[in-house]
Amino acid sequence: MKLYSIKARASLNGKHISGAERIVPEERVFETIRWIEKKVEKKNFDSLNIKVELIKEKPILIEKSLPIVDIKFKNHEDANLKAVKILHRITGIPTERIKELIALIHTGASPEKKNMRGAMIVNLTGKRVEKDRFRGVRTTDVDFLDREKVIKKLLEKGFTERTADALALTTKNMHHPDIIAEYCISDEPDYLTGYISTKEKYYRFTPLKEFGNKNGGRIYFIKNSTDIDELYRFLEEKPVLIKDVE
Ligand code: PML
Ligand code: MG
Ligand code: MG
Repeated sequence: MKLYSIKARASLNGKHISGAERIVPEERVFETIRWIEKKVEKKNFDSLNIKVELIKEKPILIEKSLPIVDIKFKNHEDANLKAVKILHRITGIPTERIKELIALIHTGASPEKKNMRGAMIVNLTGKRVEKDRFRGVRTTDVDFLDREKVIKKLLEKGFTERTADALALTTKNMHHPDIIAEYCISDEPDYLTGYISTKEKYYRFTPLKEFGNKNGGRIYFIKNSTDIDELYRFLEEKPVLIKDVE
């Protein structure tokens, strides 16, 4: 089966407006381009890039995404305290340092105090080790084998399309032997649900951020012995397809 990667990005004055990244079999390439058109046609953009590329590397097939544990909190402070607890249990990093790292995501983690374009990477001594603090690392080349089926299942449970994309992305991350946890909040000011992933679970917390905050991003927690170049290559280039949700 020939697989294609389709990456779309719409922007206005250089600012990201809307995007999509899919992996689809040859016969679905054009319907996927039409799906992207539908997503962006009403948006105000001055540049739209759609890149279609044959995937030459054999994809990793993952049977099931991480299982979702969905928890509602009174406020984002309580949710973040619980997040810190989970991350401390998994990583052993002192809770004060985890709080600092999370606060950076909530206030802009790049050197200009803006959102990084990709994720921050932190090792188990609590040190940031991404190669570039503006860019971070971006997990790409991951999709569900049958995205429509998965979206239907997730929507029935009260989750969203964003949940599907985030679940695919973090399932790829947790498949890497050296990534042991992740923290994420959206950069949408009104999307308050975020998550903490471990090798076992996707903890979906609402609200994990404060309403109106434009900041967001991700932290990947990795082992100290990780080969960073290999990690970037896996996250940015290795194609991964996930068969189903838990
Ligand atoms: C969820 O709904 O499960 C959380 C999704 C986080 C989305 C982050 C983003 O905006 O990309
Ligand atoms: Mg976004
Ligand atoms: Mg690629």
